[in-house]
Amino acid sequence: MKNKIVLITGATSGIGWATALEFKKAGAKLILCGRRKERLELLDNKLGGEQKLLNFDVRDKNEVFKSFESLPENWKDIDLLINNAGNAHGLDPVQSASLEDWDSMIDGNVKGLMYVTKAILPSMIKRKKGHIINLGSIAGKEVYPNGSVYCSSKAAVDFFTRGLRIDLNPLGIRVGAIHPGLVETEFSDVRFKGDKKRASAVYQGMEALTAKEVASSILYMANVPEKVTIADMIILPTRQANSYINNRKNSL
Ligand code: NDP
Ligand code: 8X3
Repeated sequence: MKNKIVLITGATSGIGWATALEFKKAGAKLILCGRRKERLELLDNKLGGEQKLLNFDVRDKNEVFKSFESLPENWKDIDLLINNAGNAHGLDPVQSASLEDWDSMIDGNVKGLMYVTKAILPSMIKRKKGHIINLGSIAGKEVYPNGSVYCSSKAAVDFFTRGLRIDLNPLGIRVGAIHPGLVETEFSDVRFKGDKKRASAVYQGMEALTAKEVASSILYMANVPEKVTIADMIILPTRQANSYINNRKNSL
């Protein structure tokens, strides 16, 4: 990873934040993205050295393209894009779920990831070189009750990843996805709109993955020789069998 330019979306928290720490340790030059500017600055200070910070909402097509155009020329040749930004909003049956929640998930997790990909691709295409790793989820492999739209958004990430790998195959650009199970981050705080009690119950007795464990798996995917592509990686806590079968400690 030494001196490779790595762009991470959703670097202000959780998996993205931990991925920034892992890749910095590995010698990468980082472009860090997120909406919360103060968090980006905090991370930048923690990392030390030089990073580029891009403060935009992935749902805003114009902002996405303008942000990449604003990078200095010597930061534009991105070697690795980590499409991590995303969240769940709500956990409700279709009949009572909020349309605003649906829009946030489809616009951010699906269309946002597509916009970012489209914005960085020209430089990879020109160089016939590059690597894209998308954050899917076990939720995109199997649907669970009340998660229809979040699960759909992650299934879309899975299929977009596969399509992208086909389209970019003649150009030698690597494309893969990682699909974690439960990872204890701010994810459930966001899903339950700040209800901390409900958020922490999600991980109770699960020995959930840490963001660092996911980050080191992403680093592993990135570090394999260029002739190798890890196309799809599912990583679960051992207590989780799939997106809805969980063996919680102390549960009978
Ligand atoms: P966090 O809530 O901790 O982090 C989400 C990150 O995404 C934040 O940095 C947030 O930044 C960014 N983000 C969200 N929406 C937008 C947006 N519209 N524009 C720009 N940035 C955005 O959750 P995780 O770290 O857990 O989630 C990271 C990814 O991993 C997501 O794609 C999630 O779906 C996926 N995932 C998570 C799992 C889990 O159990 N936690 C399991 C499987 C997959 P900011 O708010 O500053 O913009
Ligand atoms: C996040 C995992 O099971 O909370 O993608 O939806 S889950």
